[in-house]
Amino acid sequence: MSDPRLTDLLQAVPALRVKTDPADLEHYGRDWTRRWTPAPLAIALPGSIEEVQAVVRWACQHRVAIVPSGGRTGLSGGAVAANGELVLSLERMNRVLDFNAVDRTLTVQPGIALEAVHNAAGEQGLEYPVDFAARGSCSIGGNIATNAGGIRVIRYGNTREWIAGMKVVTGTGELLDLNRGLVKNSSGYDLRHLMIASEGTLGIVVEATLRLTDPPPPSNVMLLALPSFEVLMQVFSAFRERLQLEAFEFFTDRALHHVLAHGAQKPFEETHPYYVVTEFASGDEVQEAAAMAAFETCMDNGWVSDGVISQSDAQAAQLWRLREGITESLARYKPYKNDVSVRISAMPAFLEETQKLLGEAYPHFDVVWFGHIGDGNLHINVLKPDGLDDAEFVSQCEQVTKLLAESLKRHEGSISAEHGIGLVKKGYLESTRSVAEIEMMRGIKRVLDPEGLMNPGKLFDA
Ligand code: 2HG
Ligand code: ZN
Repeated sequence: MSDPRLTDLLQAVPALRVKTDPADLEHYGRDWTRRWTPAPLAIALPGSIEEVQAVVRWACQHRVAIVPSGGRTGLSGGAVAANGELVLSLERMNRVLDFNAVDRTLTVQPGIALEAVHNAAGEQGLEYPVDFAARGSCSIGGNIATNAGGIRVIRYGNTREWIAGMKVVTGTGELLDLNRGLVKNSSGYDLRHLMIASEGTLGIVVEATLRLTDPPPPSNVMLLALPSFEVLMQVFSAFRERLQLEAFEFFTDRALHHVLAHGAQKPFEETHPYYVVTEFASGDEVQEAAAMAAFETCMDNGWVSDGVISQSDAQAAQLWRLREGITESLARYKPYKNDVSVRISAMPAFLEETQKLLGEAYPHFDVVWFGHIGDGNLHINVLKPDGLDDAEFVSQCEQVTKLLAESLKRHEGSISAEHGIGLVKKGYLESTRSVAEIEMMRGIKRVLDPEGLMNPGKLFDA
């Protein structure tokens, strides 16, 4: 630790844990994107809010940029440290601090994993309903930083809906206590919501108070096989009209191909071009009959060619694996990821246009479509062919993203539905936000982070 700035850091915060081993710099300096070479100055692992504040003050004094770091499961490069930044890992601040039965809130430190939050809520007979496949390794701080969505948004909304309060250390080291769990608070600007989805560019979330809800009703999981993309929204309507949907997810045969190659069990004898996994409340005969009615309507209209309904929790988990295992099954192909959204009503026109665009743009690439169709959110993963140079592959994909961004602008959609902008989508922010809006975001950053040291270069260039 020969860098004098680090000697100074340890003098300023004697109990701070600091890592500088090359393996640690690599491990903490990257996220799931794997596109940038990690090159942080060091990793700081504070154990308290006071230590976070002291680290930020040290950073201001020495003009060192800070990259806040949770589970680093992000897909947009938001947690990448490739320019001599100090990575501020919240992994030691991972405890449940308080449960309030009257307020139905759980107060946690930011480094706690989403799954640990689920378990802590469950122990109190309640539910924290935001959920997605990275639950075991992502952290609540990171979920807040990107306003993470996932597989139950259709019923429960995004992370934003569940944040009753939070403590934040700003770019000057100031501690803000935002909203304090209040249900009603009409006292001016809600800075809590400004912090959500700010990707660490305004400050560091050091504590969060989460709203909890009743556990979900008994449910059932159905897998549907679809003959074409065109019928997808019809199937969605048929199910949404009749059932209380907990999730409605789609994927293509290419996605299924990769998940099966990764060890999942084949659901149908025949292959079909498109699939839907849906979960819905199904606790009594009326709901069961409604599910059958939805299914039969789809069969009668030729919108669905086959289906299976889970008969046990184990089978439900098996069906979910077909959808939740996709990201992991594609990881070895270093996919170029798109995470786009439009209003649900704009989905049919956008789907048609995007299918045409990608069919023409990527005739030789394996393009895997899946996503949260009930939220108007598509994930399009383009797989890198073996032998093609990484940089050349990304550059070819970027050309297509430009066209996709133009199409999103026409359809008034978003270039990032739930993964954040980070480094990956920074060049396309103007397809979703106006120039005036981005300039105002810069102004807001200057207020909360006057030295420009909070995750610089992410989301936009200051
Ligand atoms: C999902 O919905 C995640 O599974 C990851 O948002 C999406 O890997 C992806 O592109
Ligand atoms: Zn997703």
